[in-house]
Amino acid sequence: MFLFNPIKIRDKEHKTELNKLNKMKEIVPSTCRMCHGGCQVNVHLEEGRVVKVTGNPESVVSKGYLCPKGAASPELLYHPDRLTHPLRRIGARGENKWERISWEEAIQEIVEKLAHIKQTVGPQYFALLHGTTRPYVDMASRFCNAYGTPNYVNVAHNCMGPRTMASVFTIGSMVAPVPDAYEPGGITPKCIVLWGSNVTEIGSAQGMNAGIIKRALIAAEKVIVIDPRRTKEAGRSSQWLQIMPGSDGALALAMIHVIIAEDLIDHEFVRDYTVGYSELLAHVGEYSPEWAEKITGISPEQIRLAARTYASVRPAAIYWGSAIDASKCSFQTARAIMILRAITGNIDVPGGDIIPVPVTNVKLKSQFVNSEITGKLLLPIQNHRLAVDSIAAKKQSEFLSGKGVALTFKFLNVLQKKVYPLLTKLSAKKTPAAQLKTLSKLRTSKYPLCPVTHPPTFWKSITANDPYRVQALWIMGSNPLVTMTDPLETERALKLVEFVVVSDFFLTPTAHYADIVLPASMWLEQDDVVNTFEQWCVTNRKKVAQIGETRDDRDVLIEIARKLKLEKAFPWENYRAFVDEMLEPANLDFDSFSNKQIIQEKMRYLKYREQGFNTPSKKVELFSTTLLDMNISPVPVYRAAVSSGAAVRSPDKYPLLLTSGAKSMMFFHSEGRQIKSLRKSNPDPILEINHSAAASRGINDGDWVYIETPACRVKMKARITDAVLPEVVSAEHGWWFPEEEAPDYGWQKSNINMLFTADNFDPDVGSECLRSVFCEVYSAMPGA
Ligand SMILES: Nc1nc2c(c(=O)[nH]1)N[C@H]1C(S)=C(S)[C@@H](COP(=O)(O)OP(=O)(O)OC[C@H]3O[C@@H](n4cnc5c(=O)[nH]c(N)nc54)[C@H](O)[C@@H]3O)O[C@H]1N2
Ligand SMILES: Nc1nc2c(c(=O)[nH]1)N[C@H]1C(S)=C(S)[C@@H](COP(=O)(O)OP(=O)(O)OC[C@H]3O[C@@H](n4cnc5c(=O)[nH]c(N)nc54)[C@H](O)[C@@H]3O)O[C@H]1N2
Ligand code: SF4
Ligand SMILES: [Mo]
Repeated sequence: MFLFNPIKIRDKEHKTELNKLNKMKEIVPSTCRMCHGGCQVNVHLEEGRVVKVTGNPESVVSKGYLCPKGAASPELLYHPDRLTHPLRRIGARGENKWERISWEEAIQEIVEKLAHIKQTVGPQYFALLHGTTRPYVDMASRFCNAYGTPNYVNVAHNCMGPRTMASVFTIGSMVAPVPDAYEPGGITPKCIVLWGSNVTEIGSAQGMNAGIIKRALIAAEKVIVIDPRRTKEAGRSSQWLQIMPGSDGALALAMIHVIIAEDLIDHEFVRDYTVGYSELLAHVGEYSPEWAEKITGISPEQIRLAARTYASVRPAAIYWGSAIDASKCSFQTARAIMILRAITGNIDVPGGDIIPVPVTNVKLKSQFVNSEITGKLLLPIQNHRLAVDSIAAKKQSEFLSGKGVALTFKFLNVLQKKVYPLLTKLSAKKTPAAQLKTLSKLRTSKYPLCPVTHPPTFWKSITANDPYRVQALWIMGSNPLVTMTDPLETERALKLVEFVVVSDFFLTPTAHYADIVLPASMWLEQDDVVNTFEQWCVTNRKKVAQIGETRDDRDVLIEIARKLKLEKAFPWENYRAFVDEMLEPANLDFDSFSNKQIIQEKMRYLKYREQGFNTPSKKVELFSTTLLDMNISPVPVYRAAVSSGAAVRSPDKYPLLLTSGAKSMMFFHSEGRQIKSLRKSNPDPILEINHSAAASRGINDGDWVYIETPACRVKMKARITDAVLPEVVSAEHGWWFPEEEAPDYGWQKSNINMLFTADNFDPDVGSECLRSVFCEVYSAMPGA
């Protein structure tokens, strides 16, 4: 008799079920974009739904690394609060009354407005603003340039801009050097200085991956950390310099002083590949470690030790962070650090501070290596004069309001047709530094090295109507009410602009001031060829989902540009067509590129030996005559980071020095507060305060406290620690509360930028003192 075997049958059924399920399961290799790290990841799909994202262990870029933000990508994708269709404001501005409109209507309205502005008052009356670098930024700047507005506003003055400018004016490279951590030459740095960056605790910075940097740090013989907080890396470093916030410039100068005084320079490199050594030598004589001690709080012995270690343990690399960028002397500090790299012979050597070689067989979309793509050459040079932060614009508006209108137009016409094209042609041949010099002369901006329209000046131009008030503003991926200084001024400005468009994933506090809100797609909804900051490789990003009617910002830019008759600058029908063009030189279509996942360029070291540096002298410029011509100190100087605005230090009232914005692993600036898994790990805004400072103020760990400057006060939760000095406090930035009632979402109560008035800038590059304002802290607990 045949015996029925239920187990076997169940096995079979199970297997068929599994097979079915497996068929519905899919793993798609892609590149994460929850921050600008560009980690290669695997996207796991079940029945077409993204269920998880994991690190790709095969990736040479990220070697399997994945941070909590990357893992939370599906939560962002499917978040119930995401914007899924365009909205038009129907109530008063900021009243939170909206109607759903179609993309056609939204685009039609924007096109009509922009066409009208260009025709009636001129393209400069439209501005586009974005925050940090995002996938659309090249397309956005191209859009501005093609449309003709010089008012392209973003945060570069506070973030990367000063470091990039220092790289341009010292070694002639728009791509600032990075530590040789990916080992293309087989070695990593023997000494690493982690200077104002906490990359390993946040996931990625400067486009480099925390996991990769961590490996390099472990492999290094010496690690020096320069940070006012005892970060994890500071705790396990060879030497931790607990610097007073905002004083890095003094430390860098003193380190140059020691290296020169103790004859630790790389003689051959200095002799053959630099100019201005004798001027530098004469200049740094006064910047002794004893001088720096009073400013930095670091003892002369510690400064000497750090300088000796850095100069003698080679190859050495400096991983610098955004702490360098946001002070009263950001550019000069970054210049001094560039000079440290040069005089020790660490530039572009294996295991040192390298300049990666950009991928050559792909048309990279980067302003750093391909200005054609950003459309820089599309903006007529004279339009730079029309920027709201240009002194020339002010003069022009005064002149135009007088009698000179007809004459001016005649004159401009000649310039436009004859003189400027010639200038453009000539300037294209020059080094980046010389180009910037021409540009800054044309623009005659207050901050000659600010690479974009200076945001605080931009907001002021609106509220003061000086030199003029833009009529339309498109905010694409920024939450300036939370991420920029002086948010109340920003709010006043947002109320005054006639027409505001905001593209975002969510209705943020800023988006509430929009007339039209556009729903942006996130990385899981996009096809892309991704190139991170270093450009040495491109990786694939693959669309795996579509939520509602969200659209790729770049598709929207292209469609609007083409409707504005800018097809010459935007020949592509959509972004995918552009991506195909990027891949043309590699003879690949997008699908085969996606299978390949990565295209890498081979690293070449010591490139300067064949081609020199791309500076006017073809050498590293320790002394820069270009800077001198621009009325900027040709050798690096230190400028005290006095606290901002009215907050001139009054030791009794404001005895604590506040540094703000050390990034959190869980959030990307003001993003992620609505993502449960991330918020759970970092539920409240944190202020780090030393035990003794807390005790003398009656503050306990976990208490809500007020942080006050003469500008305002905000509330945060105290974390009592010995990681900061008693006279220093460190606050997170980017806080708002999406769970609270719209349209405010409590954006003012814990927003650290409320404490900064925007009136204290680095005169060279226009950055702000986000790392140094005097404040007081006191309990906000009931009964306190
Ligand atoms: N006090 C203080 N302030 C700081 C800093 C500090 O250290 N201290 N750090 C500064 C620095 S370094 C920077 S870079 C700036 C960052 O400033 P922002 O770039 O303004 O900051 P985010 O909060 O990242 O971005 C704002 C919005 O962009 C949306 N978004 C994200 N990706 C996309 C996209 O692809 N498309 C569209 N359309 N929208 C998108 C997000 O949902 C978010 O609402 O903040 C600065 N602010
Ligand atoms: N998770 C996460 N990752 C991010 C971001 C994010 O918001 N979240 N933002 C991205 C962006 S746009 C940027 S610019 C980078 C920024 O990332 P990083 O370049 O690493 O810079 P920060 O996090 O701003 O600050 C790093 C360290 O500087 C220290 N610091 C504060 N003040 C000073 C000072 O005056 N001098 C010195 N030497 N150190 C100081 C802080 O204590 C902190 O440990 O990160 C990027 N990656
Ligand atoms: S570090 Fe950035 S790119 Fe990498 S997984 Fe985290 S969020 Fe994604
Ligand atoms: Mo940044």
